[in-house]
Amino acid sequence: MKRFNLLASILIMLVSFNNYAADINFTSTTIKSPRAGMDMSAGFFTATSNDDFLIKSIKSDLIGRIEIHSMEMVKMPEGHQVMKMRKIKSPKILKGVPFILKPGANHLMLYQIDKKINAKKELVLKFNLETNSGKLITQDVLFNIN
Ligand SMILES: [Cu+2]
Repeated sequence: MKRFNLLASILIMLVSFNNYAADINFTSTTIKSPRAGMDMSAGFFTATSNDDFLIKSIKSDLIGRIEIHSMEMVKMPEGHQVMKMRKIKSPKILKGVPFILKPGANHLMLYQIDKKINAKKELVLKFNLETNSGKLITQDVLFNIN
């Protein structure tokens, strides 16, 4: 009986210590400052994680809307190439697979950027993520502006 109690209390401890720890690492976090007179720009980062995460949304007080875009070069019938961007509806960071947004490829698309950003060197973007089991996680990520 005593042994059972010990086992039960160990189990309870294990359960209570089993808080989900998101381990997502963001590197090369960069936002291009908008060109004069523009309120749109792009951003880039690389994310690696120990779990699968759906990116539900990315938000900032100084940016009206943030999307993740794919980019590909499409050959037109006349022969020249045109850049095509498309919103990725359910971007997913997969366990152990670097999620890479970089110039000339998939990227963050930033719309309705507040002019206050021009005076800043850094900006925090708030990532809202969801695990495969439906757990919601928020992570603040610091981006350089240049
Ligand atoms: Cu874009």
